[in-house]
Amino acid sequence: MKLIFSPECLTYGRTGHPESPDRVAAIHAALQKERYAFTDPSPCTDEDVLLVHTPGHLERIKTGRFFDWDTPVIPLIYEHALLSAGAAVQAMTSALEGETAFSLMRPPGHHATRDRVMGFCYLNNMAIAVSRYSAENTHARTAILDIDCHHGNGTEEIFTGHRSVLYVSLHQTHLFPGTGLSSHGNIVNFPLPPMTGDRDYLLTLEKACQHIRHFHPALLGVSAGFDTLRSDPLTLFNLSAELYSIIGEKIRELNVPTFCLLEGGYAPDLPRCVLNFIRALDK
Ligand code: Q9C
Ligand code: ZN
Repeated sequence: MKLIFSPECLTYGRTGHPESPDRVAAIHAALQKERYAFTDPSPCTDEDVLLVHTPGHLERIKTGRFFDWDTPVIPLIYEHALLSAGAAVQAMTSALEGETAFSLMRPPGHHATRDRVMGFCYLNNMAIAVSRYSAENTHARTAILDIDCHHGNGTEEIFTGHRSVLYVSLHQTHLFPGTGLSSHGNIVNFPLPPMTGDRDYLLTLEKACQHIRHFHPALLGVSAGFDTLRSDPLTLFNLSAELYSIIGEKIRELNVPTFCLLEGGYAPDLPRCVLNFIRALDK
């Protein structure tokens, strides 16, 4: 298992913002205690960003000329976002070389659309990694499994109609950003009601996995959000920390080269969820 992390991602943040450096610092500390080793990422390039995003989007993040309530302008945020996206590319490469990988970086990415920052996300890390793979391997198929409690509207938007990419998401209804209520073509959404617990979640994950198996991907990217946890302050799912072991196992059983990218997760118990997930994926 390749874990990708840089302390650089802990050097920025906004006081009081839920997407804090503390959450990733706590994950890092917990994994370090278990003697896991980490690989340092390098930033992706502007060229990589432009595989997914508009030149205007790139320019606005670079110059801090954007506004979103949840996604603040922060000094050097473009550099931080490039490093997180670079880590995603590195995780993807590791998976193809035969080693399952997890990027434990911030900022997250799945809400960032082609042209807009959103929901704590500046660049769409998953879309950049998958687009790099597609650019180098025409027609090779990639499945994206998004298990963050929020719908990955950005990733869906970016890949809608792409025949070599399948996007599958499990997420809570009546939650930000309100999208992902129906499926179409290469987009498969499983909206689930508030208070969804372990049993119903697993039944739905099995359906999601069936779609992925049927697609026969050469690569699997997991948008790994842990805000489905019962105690998460931003959401209303009811998953136990133990369920992430089973989720990790189900993903491993797909038997596809797999890379995971940290998305959301805001509860104090986040490190235990990530540890359970990684242990099961690593077996
Ligand atoms: N302004 C991730 O988990 N909350 N993003 C909006 C109304 C935004 C969550 C509340 C939640 C974004 C990566
Ligand atoms: Zn989320």
